[in-house]
Formats: sequence, C-alpha cells, structure tokens
Amino acid sequence: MAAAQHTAYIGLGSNLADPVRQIEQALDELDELPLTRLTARSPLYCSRPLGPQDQPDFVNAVAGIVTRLSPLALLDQLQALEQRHRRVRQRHWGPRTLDLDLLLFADRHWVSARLTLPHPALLERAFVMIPLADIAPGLVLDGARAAQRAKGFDGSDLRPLTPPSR
Ligand code: PH2
Ligand code: MG
Ligand code: MG
Repeated sequence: MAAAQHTAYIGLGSNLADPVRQIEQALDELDELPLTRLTARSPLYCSRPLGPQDQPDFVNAVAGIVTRLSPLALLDQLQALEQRHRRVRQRHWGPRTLDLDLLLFADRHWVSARLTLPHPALLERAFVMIPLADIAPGLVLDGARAAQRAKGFDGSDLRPLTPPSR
C-alpha cells in the first residue's frame, strides 16, 4: 500500500552566493524531490540577520509541499539538497548558502536529537511566521491562526522582495 500523503511546510533562508537565486532554485528543487510536490510558495522577503550582525541580510521564504515521505526521510532529502547548494556552516547562526528547516509535518509532534516538530522557533520568528501566514493563513498553531500570529510582529525587519500575487 502506498504511504499516506501529508502536508508539510519548509522554511528557506540564504544570505550568500546570490540568495534570491538560491531560494528560487531550492523552491523548484523541492518540487522535484521523490514522492513530493510543491503546492505553495510564499513571496521572498529580505530580513535582518538574527544572531551575529556582521553578516549579510537574509532572503527568506516558506514553501508548502505534499509528500509521501516520512518526516525523517524528508529531513534527509532537505539536508542533501542543502549539501547540493554547497552549504558551508562556518558558525552557529552564521552565513549560509541555503538553510532548509522543516517547520511542520501534518500535525505531528516529535522530539528527537535530529528533528523537533513543530520547529521549536516557529512562532518566534517574523521571517518564518509572516511568509507562512501568506500561504497558510488559516493554519491553527497553538490555538491561534497563522494570520493572527503574523500580525503580532511589527514586520519592520522584513521587506518583501517580490510583490504578493494579489
Ligand atoms: N537563519 C539563521 C540565523 N539567522 N536570520 C534571518 N533573518 N533569517 C534566517 O533564515 C536566519 C537568520 C540560521 O539558520
Ligand atoms: Mg534556520
Ligand atoms: Mg537549519
């Protein structure tokens, strides 16, 4: 029997080596992962770095996918995709060519050394919550809709790079 299909959301970030191209290409590549289809892509945003300030601004976006992979198989694919973008991780929270964070996988709650679901910083980061609310405004997270949560950020550290389609 084929594995069940689930909706998942991926946070994308880049601040090296033409970040817009890194993100656009990664969005296309998510659609090409095995047993996986891209169903939504948020606008791209430019954001001030969280963490060390002596690094370039980030480009961030959130993607929605449907997949028949398990959470850990999906994580493997995301990490392999990061490696194909020649990801180098010089330091914690430092600059990177491509970061793919598994934010949500259906309504799974999971804690392990490799993976925590939902992503532990999901609700705290404007550069994740605002693009997530763009593509999934009605998603309920800890009792509040994503659109409502996104309004809680002042948004001044986040600048849209491509105009929303509406
Ligand atoms: N990612 C980091 C560290 N800091 N800052 C912004 N604005 N966006 C990111 O994606 C980001 C960050 C490590 O993953
Ligand atoms: Mg990250
Ligand atoms: Mg990461």
